[in-house]
Amino acid sequence: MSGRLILVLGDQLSPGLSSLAAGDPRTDRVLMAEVMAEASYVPHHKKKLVFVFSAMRHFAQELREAGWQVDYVTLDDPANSGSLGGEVLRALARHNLSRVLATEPGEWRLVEEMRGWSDVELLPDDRFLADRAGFAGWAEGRKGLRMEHFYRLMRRKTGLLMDGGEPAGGRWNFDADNRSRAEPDLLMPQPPRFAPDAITTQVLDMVARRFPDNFGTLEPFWFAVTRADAEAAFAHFLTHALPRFGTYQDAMLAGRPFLYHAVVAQYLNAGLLDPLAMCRAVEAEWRAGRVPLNSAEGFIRQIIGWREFVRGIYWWKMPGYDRVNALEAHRPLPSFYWTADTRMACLNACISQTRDEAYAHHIQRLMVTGNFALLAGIDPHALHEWYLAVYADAYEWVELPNTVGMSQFADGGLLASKPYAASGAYIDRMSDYCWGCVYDVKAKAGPKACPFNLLYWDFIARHRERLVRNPRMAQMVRTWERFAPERQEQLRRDAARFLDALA
Ligand code: FAD
Ligand code: DLZ
Ligand code: SF4
Repeated sequence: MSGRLILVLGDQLSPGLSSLAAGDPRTDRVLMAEVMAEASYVPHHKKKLVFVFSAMRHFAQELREAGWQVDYVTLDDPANSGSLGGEVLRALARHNLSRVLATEPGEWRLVEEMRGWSDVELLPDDRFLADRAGFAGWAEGRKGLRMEHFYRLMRRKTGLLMDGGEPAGGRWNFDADNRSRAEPDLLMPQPPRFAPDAITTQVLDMVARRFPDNFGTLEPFWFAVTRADAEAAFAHFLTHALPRFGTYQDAMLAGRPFLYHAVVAQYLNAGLLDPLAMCRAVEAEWRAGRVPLNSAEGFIRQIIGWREFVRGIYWWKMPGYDRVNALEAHRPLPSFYWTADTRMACLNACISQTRDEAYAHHIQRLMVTGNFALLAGIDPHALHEWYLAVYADAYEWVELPNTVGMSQFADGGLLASKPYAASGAYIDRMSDYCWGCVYDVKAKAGPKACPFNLLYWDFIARHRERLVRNPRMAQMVRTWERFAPERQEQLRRDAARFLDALA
């Protein structure tokens, strides 16, 4: 019997991948291909492109060392067809093969495309705790989906932070302890930086040449691109940042893009790290008394709770979830999302950092860039394409539900129980951005008023009929209704003036 072609994608860089586990290195052949279709379906950040291509090239080496025969097609190969389908056909012809084996891709558009290929066997991606059918079975027929319920199920399933049948420390969730503001600290840890090797240097050159106009600063490039370095980065986080991760999880500081975050989602989503192994290592730190429970629980909840939950929703609701727009928001994405050219210090900081590092932490994504778009009524699909392009960790299965569900409420409350809408007071409480801003976060009206304050009330007013039915938002609608008519008019006029000036 002739062998098969095993297609390994750029975010499937795991030696235990289901397609590799089902394959046979003696008869099957691996194909990995850098193709323009994947490199351009959104205008990816330059650092994201370097990370994906360099990590792919290093993984091909790892597979060869493990005994696999690997065909690796570079983007610069003159014969490159430009698409994964084209590269599969070329490889099948090259080796006189007919059958293709692959692990299901993480994005709907590729699953659809692959289903159209002849003689392809798609295996489930078992690098997650919850399989797609299992999640749908859990979700189907429930009145409201709450991450917290799903998370408890995952805690019981994995035994993570469980003492017998009870949650360690007597509580499932320590989020209430995780909302402290951070002070600038010269000793704040930094993620380790890895110098580009010869492979990464070649990729840097290629990306500079082929994608000169893409968003983002190319150098310095310091991400890990191998499993060993990704593991070293995570080990560094465990020792240096995890102890304070929980307490400062929601904090933001000018000039401190990473605070106590792990900065590992790009490695995890590409397959260089294993989610369960990471959570077990975090639990071990807590059991050894080296980190507090609020940090360990907070981290584990992000991985086995949120990460799995958003993936479940993605596959349950696709196709179609990428076009939801429950709040009927149609304003184009302001150009400053690509240039950082805005006088709002918070947005300027988060977008500049995104441009330089292809990274922003969760609260920056949710409560600054996401919150602004929600309040301003930006088209959620345009915003989705932005998030998908600009972060090194962005793949649709994780980015889309976070954007349209969590941050834009565009699914009408399927994922989140209330819109994450906040005025400038929230940003002021959790960051030091307002100190350096031309706007006054305390001002509620007039030319110096923080735009988040104007837009917040405009948002409440625009959507009051829907929001008054939400028990967590009704109070704000009633507050709005108690404002004097002249105040309401002025707020709405100021908000309209601000929005009309957005380019
Ligand atoms: P840490 O804060 O150190 O958290 C640890 C890990 O938990 C992360 O590495 C990540 O794997 C996981 N995690 C945390 N929050 C979430 C979440 N809400 N959903 C899924 N996993 C989570 N995350 C992505 O991995 N890819 C995306 O494309 C992405 N897009 C987002 C878009 C928006 C609008 C928002 C609000 C959030 C998005 N997130 C995304 C979630 C979160 O912002 C990132 O996972 C996190 O900032 C990555 O940085 P970190 O590794 O330092 O995470
Ligand atoms: C993100 C990405 C990029 C930029 N380039 C490639 C590529 O050239 N070849 C490839 O196999 N994968 C790439 N990827 C990752 C894919 O886009 C990813 O596998 C799908 O989006 C499914 O999650
Ligand atoms: Fe952002 Fe308003 Fe604070 Fe300026 S004043 S940094 S716009 S929240």
